[in-house]
Amino acid sequence: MKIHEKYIKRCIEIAKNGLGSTRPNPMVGCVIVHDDIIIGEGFTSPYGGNHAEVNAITSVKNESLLKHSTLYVTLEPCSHFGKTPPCSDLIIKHNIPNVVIGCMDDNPEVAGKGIEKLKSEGCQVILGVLEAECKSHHKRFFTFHNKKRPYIILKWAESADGFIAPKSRLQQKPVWITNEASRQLVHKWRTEEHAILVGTTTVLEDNPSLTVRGWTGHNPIRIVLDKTRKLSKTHKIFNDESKTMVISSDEINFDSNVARQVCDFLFKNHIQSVIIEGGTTTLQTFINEKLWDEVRLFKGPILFKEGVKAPNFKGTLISEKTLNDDLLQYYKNEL
Ligand code: AOF
Ligand code: ZN
Repeated sequence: MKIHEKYIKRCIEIAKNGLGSTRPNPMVGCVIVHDDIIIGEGFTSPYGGNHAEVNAITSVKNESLLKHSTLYVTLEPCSHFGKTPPCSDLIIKHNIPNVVIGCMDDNPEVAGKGIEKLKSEGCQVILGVLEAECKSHHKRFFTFHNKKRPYIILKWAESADGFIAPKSRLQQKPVWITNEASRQLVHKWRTEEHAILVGTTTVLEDNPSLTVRGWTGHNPIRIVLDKTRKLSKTHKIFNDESKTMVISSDEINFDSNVARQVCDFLFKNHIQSVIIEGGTTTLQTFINEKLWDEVRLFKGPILFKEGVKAPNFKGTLISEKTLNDDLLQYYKNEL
């Protein structure tokens, strides 16, 4: 068993190369092993491209070894014709006798059919090696298919005394709570998620562009809640650097269950993950409706004494670290 875990771990490691580019596909990792030696590796190509298994199989130099090898993969090989042909067929075609899988694919198109196909062709299948790690690795994909909503990350920065903005927000130049290193990390995070969402007030008061700067990667789709219909095309969020979607009263009813309705809207638009960057009202709405998965909270050293209060939430602290003078805390919603 330990040997299987070692190679599934390697699958997860290489799968992370697909972070931010495979969406809405899951970022799968695959390793092919012959005689305890890795002879091929692959991860999911950017959306629409090859699946991990295809890349791993084609990376093997000596094809004749495949019929004596074991294929390791984080997610059940697919059985359907999507943008690409079924991976299970390819595994069968190459007579790979052993397949070790981290977790099942909950996409209704697959959902066990890939495993059945492999078994029916005489392939030895082991399912569930490092299952929890693989499910967690594919958290965006599983949340989308099982909870019918995107994976939700709430992010904000607060002063040491618990405010996200000083009282005199409008008169002052922007006041940075966090330092350069923390701000760069946020740009990296933006590349990792399918969409970024903010509320109306944030656009009206901060006029953010919500694009990725200081890091290489895709811009997320920008989503803005336009409750008051005060947004104009001159706001930076509408520049042509990335796609923007507006959720106004044409799409949802702002009187109640706003977060739930936003989730439904995002699900219908196939958005697999979203990072919500403010403001307090929007963040608090998602917290109150218990529609969030992770909080990433920066605490800067500055004191505001009064101002816009940071959101109030309960979560389980998973880890924390310091970035120069800032404290970064990761919380999970255990509900
Ligand atoms: C795999 N290996 O690397 C990935 C899989 O439209 P397609 O053809 O790209 O298929 C997308 C679906 O395939 C996706 O929803 C998920 O069920 C599965 N993703 N499967 O065997 C991979 N990325
Ligand atoms: Zn596939």
